[in-house]
Amino acid sequence: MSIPIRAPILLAPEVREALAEGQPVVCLESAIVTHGLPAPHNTQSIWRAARAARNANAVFGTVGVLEGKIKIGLSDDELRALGDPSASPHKVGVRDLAFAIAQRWTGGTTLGATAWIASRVGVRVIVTGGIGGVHRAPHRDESADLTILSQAPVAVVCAGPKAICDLEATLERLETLAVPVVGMGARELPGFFYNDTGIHLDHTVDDEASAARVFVAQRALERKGGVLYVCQVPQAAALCRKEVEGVIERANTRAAEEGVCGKALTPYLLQAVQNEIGTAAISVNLGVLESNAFVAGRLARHLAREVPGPPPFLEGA
Ligand code: PSU
Ligand code: MN
Repeated sequence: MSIPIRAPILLAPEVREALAEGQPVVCLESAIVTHGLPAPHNTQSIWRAARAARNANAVFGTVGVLEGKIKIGLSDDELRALGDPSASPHKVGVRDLAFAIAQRWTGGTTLGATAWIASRVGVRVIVTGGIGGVHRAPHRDESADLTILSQAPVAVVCAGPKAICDLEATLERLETLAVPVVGMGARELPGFFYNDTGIHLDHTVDDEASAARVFVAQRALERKGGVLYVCQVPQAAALCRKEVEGVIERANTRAAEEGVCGKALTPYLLQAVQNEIGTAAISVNLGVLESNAFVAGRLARHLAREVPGPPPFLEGA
């Protein structure tokens, strides 16, 4: 059973209770299920992430769109339905949301859409593997993940932007959008597939308590956007930079030749990496999601302590 909270967003009871009691909640996007990983790794990645967040004592909820209803806290059956490629689920970005509701779409929400939805009900922490970014030339695609980070008051935990993008350009865009990028122990920007990007980070913290204080300060300043927290790729799962760079460059050129653009570009490139690198490319995605989810859970706990109480809209509910 789901309880409507602020139409058209439904909350699973566990998520609703946690929010009402000021308990830590971590949300995860579901475009990774519909467009990021092949079955059965797609649903398994969520369950692994859920376990990690729960190990950090946070409540975990995946966000998705089911027949036009936005839901936070998908059940295993709902996740399996989203993860079934034969149902051709949509990839739902922020600008698709209104259309998805009106047309009763079923689909996976991108990080941007997830962050927006979660922020509407007072969830503060969102986890993903790697965020979208500014694509490499000659493409002109730029992920709305960056736009939403500058608009929604959320803490996003990731392993950096996906290296299928132009990492330098992505970091520059985040600077232009005035989004703080904070390394979680990382002094170099991680690139989702590997750590050694050579791109220096201006801001680094060593633990989740310090990370939480940055978010609290951002809120105290009444800045409207969020904070991006970047965690290192677990060394055991990280890919070889040189190898993956070759694959990405070739796939990027092929995508341009084939006219792949817009929301199809990121899934195309991710799939090309998986096809050429094989299981290691899937393992790294599962690995970062799991380790990020644990960090996100710990961050959510610190935030629940620093900013106690239910979100205002739930008061008296
Ligand atoms: N993280 C992953 N795998 C993914 C994605 C993120 O580990 O597939 C998805 C996210 O949903 C992200 C999206 O928001 O890729 C970016 O797509 P675009 O570049 O079209 O905004
Ligand atoms: Mn795009």
